[in-house]
Amino acid sequence: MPLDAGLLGDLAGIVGPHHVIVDPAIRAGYEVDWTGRFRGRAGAVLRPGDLAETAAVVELCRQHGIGLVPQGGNTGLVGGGVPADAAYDVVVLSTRRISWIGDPDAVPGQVAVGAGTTLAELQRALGRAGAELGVDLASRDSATVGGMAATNAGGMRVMSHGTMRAQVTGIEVVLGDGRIVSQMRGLSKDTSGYDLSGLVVGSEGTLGVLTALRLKTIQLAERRAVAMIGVATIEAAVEIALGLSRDRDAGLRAAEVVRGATIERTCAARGTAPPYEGRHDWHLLVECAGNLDPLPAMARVLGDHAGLIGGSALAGEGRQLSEIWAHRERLTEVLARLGPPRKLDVSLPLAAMGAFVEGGAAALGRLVPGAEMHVFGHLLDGNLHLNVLGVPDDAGEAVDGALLRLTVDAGGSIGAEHGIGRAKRQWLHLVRPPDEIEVFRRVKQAFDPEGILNPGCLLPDPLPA
Ligand code: 2HG
Ligand code: ZN
Repeated sequence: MPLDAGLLGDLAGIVGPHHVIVDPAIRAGYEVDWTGRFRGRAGAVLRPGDLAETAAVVELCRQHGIGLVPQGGNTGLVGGGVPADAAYDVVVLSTRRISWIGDPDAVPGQVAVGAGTTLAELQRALGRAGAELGVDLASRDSATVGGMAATNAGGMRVMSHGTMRAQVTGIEVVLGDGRIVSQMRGLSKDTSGYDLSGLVVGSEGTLGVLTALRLKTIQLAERRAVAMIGVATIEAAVEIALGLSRDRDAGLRAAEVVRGATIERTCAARGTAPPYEGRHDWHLLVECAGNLDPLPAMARVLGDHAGLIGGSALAGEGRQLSEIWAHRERLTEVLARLGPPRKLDVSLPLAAMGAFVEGGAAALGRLVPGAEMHVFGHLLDGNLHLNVLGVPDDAGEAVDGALLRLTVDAGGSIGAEHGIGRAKRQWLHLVRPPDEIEVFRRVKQAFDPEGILNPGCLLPDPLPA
């Protein structure tokens, strides 16, 4: 919807005329998500440069009843960072310009950072100080730390360091009524009441616009090694990964899994070969890290599990390590080229994963014969990413519903690390009973009384009275 010229002028007075984008060609990149599946229309894209500008923008939009869709690097996969549809009067509020990194040595083990800083920018700065962040993701070059906190992003190292929520020790956030909450003191201990940052983290931009964060850092691991292993079952992959996680010298920090058919399909699309011969139903990728070379301990534990291993490739730091990781990290991008796939990000009890994949593939075969269910994910978190190719749009909802119901029946959750966004809000009731959704609405009311923040995201529409 076009915004009133007077309002646009006032917004330009706050952020500067160059940072109020109304040109449809430039706006378009902010209106469509990374998958190309979710798109909407925004009256403008606003790019505030700091906290004060962000607060003034939120307040002005509140006065005019304009919705705001906070957006970081726009790498989300559930449509939570783009406008829903033309039914709402909304602007996109991009935090990308709020990009700065505090002195990593100012508070030991912590760093203050502007919400629009990308993960890769932060990793480079921390690396120079001998530190790193506990969370790492394949979309590191575009994903911003603000977006990662807003979605409680996970990634490859959750099994060793936790999700984004576990890294956040402080936030600076503008709430929907223009109030600023700033908890950036960097105290290790603080039991003075409700944990507001705990609520804002993972709220997908529905409770506030994050402008800065304080994050825990860890010591940069000096030595890394990876292995990719072909196995017959997901249970075998779990057994090997647990064996590595129990070995003190190995230092397991990532255990990823990819279905055999997914490796074959994506290797063919990339024009590359899997790192070893033979067909395997599953591939396990593990990374170990520490101050000593983890390779000998890793090789020893893998030797103990030789009976389960159909093929393997091991690599220490260097080109081969990156090549092995590429088989896992490039899946999203390669599957996008073959798709776009329907994406479902689920978490399950470890023991339920094998039967779930079998049941899911069978259900999919009944609904859309010929559709391909690609599967990969973060094994020891029980987090599987289903990427389904070949589903016509009119069968999409039935496919999502069937796979999500199977997830819940297996004791899992319909949103593991990508959030609910616009993609799954209609399914939230599968995992959250009415009383909990009502508490969500009350929390939302407290943070954003007029409901201007990210309308149409996360919360289902209220039932008609
Ligand atoms: C990953 O683990 C991301 O690579 C993306 O969470 C998952 O593309 C996906 O489905
Ligand atoms: Zn993931």
